[in-house]
Amino acid sequence: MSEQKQTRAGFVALIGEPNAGKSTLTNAMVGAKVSIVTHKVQTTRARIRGVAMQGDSQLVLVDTPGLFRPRRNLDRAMVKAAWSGAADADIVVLLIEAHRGKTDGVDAILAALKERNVEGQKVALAINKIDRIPRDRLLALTAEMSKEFDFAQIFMVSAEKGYGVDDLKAWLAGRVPEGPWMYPEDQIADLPLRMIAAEITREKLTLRLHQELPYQLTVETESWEERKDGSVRIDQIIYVMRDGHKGIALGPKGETIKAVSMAAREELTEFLGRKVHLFLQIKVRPNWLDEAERFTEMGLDIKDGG
Ligand SMILES: Nc1nc2c(ncn2[C@@H]2O[C@H](COP(=O)(O)OP(=O)(O)OP(=O)(O)O)[C@@H](O)[C@H]2O)c(=O)[nH]1
Ligand SMILES: [Mg+2]
Repeated sequence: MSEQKQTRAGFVALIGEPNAGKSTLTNAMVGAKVSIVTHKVQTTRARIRGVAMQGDSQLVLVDTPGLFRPRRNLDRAMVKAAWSGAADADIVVLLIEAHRGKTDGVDAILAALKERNVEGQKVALAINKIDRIPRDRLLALTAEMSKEFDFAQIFMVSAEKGYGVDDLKAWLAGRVPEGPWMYPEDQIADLPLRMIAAEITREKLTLRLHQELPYQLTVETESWEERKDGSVRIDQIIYVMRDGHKGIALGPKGETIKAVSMAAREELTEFLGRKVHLFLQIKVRPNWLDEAERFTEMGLDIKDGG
């Protein structure tokens, strides 16, 4: 009889304040970009599942929206999605930023973690962006954090530079429950392609637009047409809230939208491994933030918004 390998598989939720580096860490562990990253807060809007393999273990990484005090409907749905991602997980990894330390936002998350205490669930701490502070400050922060909460383990990582990521991955791989894999070995994400495509365009827009505008727009893939020559035609709509925003998104002589379209098409081509024709259209929709349909498209539930 041949020896049967014991596989493991489990959900690992990455939670933390906006901008902590959750999506960067998700991508680093998966080894490919499955979740968009920008220097702005509140980039991730829905739960994004990335799949990482480590030996005989499959880690289903749940990248969540940042946890913060919500104001708008979308905010509430995002925060709710993040906490429910944590509730369903076998292991929760709290990410904090080394250079910002134990902020008020981190305190609020710790308080919430203490209150919920899910049976049998491990909570680990990952201090991220260690490339930004000297070692002595890092040790002081580690001590401070371990006094606050009984973490199963504390990791010091730089998701961007890749420091400590393998250690974290190995630790997680040894602790997810025994059981069959949930996804085929070569699958890296569990997200419809049309949503990944919309997210890529939203990332490029966010990187090029200033201040509040990125928070006031959303991108939807309107149609996806496979062509006989093997290429794909993707039509997307960028919803903005005001006429003035439309002009800003277009940019002078349409320069902004052109640059966004080129950058998004390039990344999509690489991601899909074939030729992509991308068509972007901007529409004004003053109330998109309150429309259930828009939330569903983002993988959120408007009822989450309460
Ligand atoms: N210096 C440094 N920057 C990092 C590191 N990890 C992430 N960043 C940067 O931090 C910013 C935020 O990263 P994201 O991965 O988008 O953060 P997030 O937690 O997913 O943010 P939200 O989705 O908005 O909640 C980006 O500019 C990253 O490049 C790190 O280890 N070191
Ligand atoms: Mg994110």
